[in-house]
Amino acid sequence: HQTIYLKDYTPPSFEVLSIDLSIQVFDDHTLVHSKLVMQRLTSGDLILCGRDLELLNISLNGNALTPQDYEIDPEQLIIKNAPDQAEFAISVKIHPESNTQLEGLYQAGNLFVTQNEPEGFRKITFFPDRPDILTVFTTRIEADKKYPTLLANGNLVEKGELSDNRHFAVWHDPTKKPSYLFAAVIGDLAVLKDSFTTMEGRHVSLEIYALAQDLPKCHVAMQALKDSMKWDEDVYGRPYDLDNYMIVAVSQFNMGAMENKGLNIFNTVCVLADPEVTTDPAMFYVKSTIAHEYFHNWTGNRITCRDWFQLCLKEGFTVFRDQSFSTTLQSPAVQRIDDVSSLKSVQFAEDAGPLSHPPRPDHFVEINNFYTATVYDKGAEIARMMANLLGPEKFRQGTDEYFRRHDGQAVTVEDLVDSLSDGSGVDLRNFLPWYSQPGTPCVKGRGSYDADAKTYTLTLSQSTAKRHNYPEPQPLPIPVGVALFDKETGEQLTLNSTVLKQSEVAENNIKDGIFVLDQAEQTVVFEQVNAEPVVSLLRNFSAPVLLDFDYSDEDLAFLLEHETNGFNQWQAAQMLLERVLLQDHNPAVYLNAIAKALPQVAKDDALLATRLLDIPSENYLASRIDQEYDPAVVHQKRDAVLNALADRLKDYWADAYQSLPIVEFKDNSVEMGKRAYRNMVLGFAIRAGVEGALDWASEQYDNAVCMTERLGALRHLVWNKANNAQDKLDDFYKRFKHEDLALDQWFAVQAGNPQGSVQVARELMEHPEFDWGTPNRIRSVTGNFSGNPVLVWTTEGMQFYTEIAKRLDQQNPVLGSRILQFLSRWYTLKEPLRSEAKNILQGLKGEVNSTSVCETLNNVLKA
Ligand code: DPP
Ligand code: ZN
Repeated sequence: HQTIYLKDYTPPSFEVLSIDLSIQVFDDHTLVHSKLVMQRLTSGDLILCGRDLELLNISLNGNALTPQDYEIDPEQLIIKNAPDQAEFAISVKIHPESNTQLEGLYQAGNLFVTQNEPEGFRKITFFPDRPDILTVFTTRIEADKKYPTLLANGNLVEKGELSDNRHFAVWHDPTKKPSYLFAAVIGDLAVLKDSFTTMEGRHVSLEIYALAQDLPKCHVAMQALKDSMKWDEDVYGRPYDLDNYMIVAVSQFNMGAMENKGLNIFNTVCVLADPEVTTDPAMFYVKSTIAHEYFHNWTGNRITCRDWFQLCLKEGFTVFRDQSFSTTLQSPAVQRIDDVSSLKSVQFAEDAGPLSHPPRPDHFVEINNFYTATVYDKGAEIARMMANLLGPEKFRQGTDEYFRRHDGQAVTVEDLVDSLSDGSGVDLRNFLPWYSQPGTPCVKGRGSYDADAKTYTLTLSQSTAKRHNYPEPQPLPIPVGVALFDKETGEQLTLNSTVLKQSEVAENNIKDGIFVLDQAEQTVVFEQVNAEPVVSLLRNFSAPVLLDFDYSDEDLAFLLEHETNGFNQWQAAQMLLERVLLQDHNPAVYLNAIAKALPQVAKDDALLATRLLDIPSENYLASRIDQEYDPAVVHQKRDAVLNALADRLKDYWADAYQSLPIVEFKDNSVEMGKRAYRNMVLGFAIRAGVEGALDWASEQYDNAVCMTERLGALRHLVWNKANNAQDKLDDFYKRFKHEDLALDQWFAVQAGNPQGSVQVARELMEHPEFDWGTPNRIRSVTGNFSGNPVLVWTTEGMQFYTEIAKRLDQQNPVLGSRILQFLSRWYTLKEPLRSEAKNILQGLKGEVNSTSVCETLNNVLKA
């Protein structure tokens, strides 16, 4: 397998002026005919990518080509000395009916759909399948009338009947787009329709296609779509540009969703929502994914990536945009907590292991392996840091400039940063190294108060571990949110009244409480500080870094109590808990602080209260342990903290639970907060041994009016081995047997059970409803099982994952590679587990062939 390097990028030698595509679907094959009009740009060979295609015929400028006229290998067709104007007619045969990889055109049940990002289009026909080739697509789709739905991007220009009970539709997309944004759908779907009028007065028809029985579950997505369209107009001044916007729901899909121009294709889990079968967090995820894909229309589609190394250009920026949109749906503090919590548990962990890579990688074997938390979530943090430094007005000037300069182009990360800099008048180019340097920087610091001089001196330094194959890490610009609080009164001090003395710190380096640490070490002196302060750092998680400050536990408890927003309170609680769990600090300070803060927070904002009760996950804790990791010890420590917390507030849980009766379902953040809090409180009540708490769970299960309540109760019953746990599981199964997404939850609850076992997980995969063709179902077992490292890091657990990776290696390598990533931190284990892990992983070598799985396995073994 070949490594591809960013430095080797060369512009294409031909452009494609237009493509006419004809897709004829038959039961046992599909024919694809294309007419490509190409025009030379520079010297060089004409290269058409193609994989798994049966070439039927090819002609160039009207002359049939014979095998002597071109070179062909399993990946491409090359024509040397092609004329400057080259018009190709190409016919190929493909097999969507047996395509299990879910890339290109594939059949999923009664539906044919495409997934072309990043390199699926080459599995549909020969084409220069690279994102910097944009062209105009006209698509004719033909199929049996048992498939009444025939969709492609753009506008429907013609449809009609054919002989043999067949019919066709022709679609024309006026916008130039790269091939990865091409989409087609053939099937029998119902449609929910609505409309939106843009700020420019364009009337847009909105259509969500799904199986008829799922149509009632599409209203939440439709509303989210309209809200997103409005939000992008209000916040970024970006209206939609076509006359229709279609979304299609498919149950067999590798990704969450795909932003194909005007024709999004969505995993059902990201579009269907109904309180009876969908939990609140899952419903929230639907809304934010709808927003994410919609926002791609400007950041991704109209301005796309020059090459796949630039993936974070569209993904990082778009995640930042969907996160910003989501703060309109719930409290900004909770939104930030959830984003940071996922960043720390997934991205920090990734960056701490052998799969660490920069947000813009400089080499890869298989680009499918780079749809990662680093590209998406760290990419979003970089966009956020720049946006925060500029403030809303200047950031808007910057993004306006980006859209003005690059609409219709395929560009790079540098183009974005240049536009933001030039548009705002603030040079942000010093942020570029964030895109190319891997690893999580660690900010260390200490502070001291001089009572006589009334100064507070803050010294911060940064360091990043060097990574194999990358240059010595350089200091990055790290915006550090700073506030000082009076230790006596708890009041926040005004930083404006303080003066910066240190000459090496440019005066504009501290603005609105943000200090940009851009050297290896810097010192700031705050003056006129009349009493000893407590400093709060990295407020709102102003940069994606680890913080190691010489706080006392009492300082952190103080911040948990006095910080002015929920995110910063949460952050203080997390820091305190990490000390308890990783450094064996006494939990008393944490317990006192949380016991004091919780009841009030719960009254004001129940959702925030659930987050304050977060205990860092075992996987996150493991990511902070680089050697001699003993999963059982981490589990026991975490369990002990949970038990202590449960005991400490035993009476409170009982009261709190009873004061939160089940009420009619409402989809708003206040009610969502109450439901989440009720589930959490119930869990602590059970853990504390509150009398009757398990009965409350049974009653909640029986009386639930929505899935959040029912599933929450079921989880407690199953995970606590309640006597009736199996009855309730059986009941759940009967109720939701025909609801795939609810059934996924039935698998998930059992696979994620901390009291479970590899055997349980294996049995779930033998269940008649388990389906190797549906990634959601596979993930419901593999993903949830991975939440229990004590079970994963056993001989059987590791073999479980390597066997699945091996099975998926051919069938669905993208997914197989993901599953192998669960084992990436094997080398941190204490012996003898470490050696055993190594043996098991090495045993997989030679057993797998796909580029995706092989690249991941090789990298994992390099650790
Ligand atoms: N569909 C994936 C996403 O939107 C890849 N573009 O993130
Ligand atoms: Zn995306």
